[in-house]
Amino acid sequence: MRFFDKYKICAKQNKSLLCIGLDNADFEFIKKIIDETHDLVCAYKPNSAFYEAGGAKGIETLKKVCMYIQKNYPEIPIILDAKRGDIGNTNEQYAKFAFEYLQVDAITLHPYQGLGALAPFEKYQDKGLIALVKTSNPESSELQDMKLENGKMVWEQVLEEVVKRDGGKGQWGVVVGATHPEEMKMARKMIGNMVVLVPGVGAQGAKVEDILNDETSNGLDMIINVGRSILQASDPRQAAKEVQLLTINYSAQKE
Ligand code: BMP
Repeated sequence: MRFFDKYKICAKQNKSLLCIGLDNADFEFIKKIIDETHDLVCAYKPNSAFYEAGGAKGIETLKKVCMYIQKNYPEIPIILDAKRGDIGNTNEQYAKFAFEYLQVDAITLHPYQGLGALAPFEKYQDKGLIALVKTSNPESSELQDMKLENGKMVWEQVLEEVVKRDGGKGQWGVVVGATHPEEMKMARKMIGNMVVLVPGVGAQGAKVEDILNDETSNGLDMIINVGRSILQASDPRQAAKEVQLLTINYSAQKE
């Protein structure tokens, strides 16, 4: 099944736009988080860095986390947050790791080397490709907000290119940080129903209410990632439930 279809089914079923960031390479801890929250999420997003940091053992844990979700909660899509992007020949290997070894449903990608260079990822037609457009970190303006000769900012141009590249196929999505609610509104106008992966809620200071309003959401078009503020909560299920409840009206709205 195609990633964005799987996400929509899961979001409707669990009435949630919450994606939990599985950014911790302690398998037993992550297993517990998954078991406690599987009915509250629309996706899980392990960030590869937290696993790579542990060397071979970390990669093994990442594989174990993916297998655990795939075996016990196969309806929940997994987004590998690895922000890959290189020349085409190298991207083939990155794609193999994500889609053949880990068998995840989607991956985050850097568009800096050109969207054409990302074609090896597109060959896996059921997999979702999520391009960085306007990132949540405070430094994002350094390059992303630079004005081009045509008057657009770099991130707007990147967004347009991603929409063009997708051509209505529904394989591509974009990252826009929750810390940029104005840009979120602008982006929403430019992308129709394309799905936005939204990091920045919780530890980075943004609130779900900042971005989930009629101007920014059409319903099943956002994947709101929350990592630390759920993983480090004294009651992670309760923390997840609070975010899920805020997203419930939006996730129930649309096909
Ligand atoms: P947290 O909720 O703990 O801040 O986690 C955010 C997650 O989303 C991290 O894995 C981070 O690398 C990722 N991320 C982000 O914070 N901002 C972006 O613009 C893009 C990301 O993928």
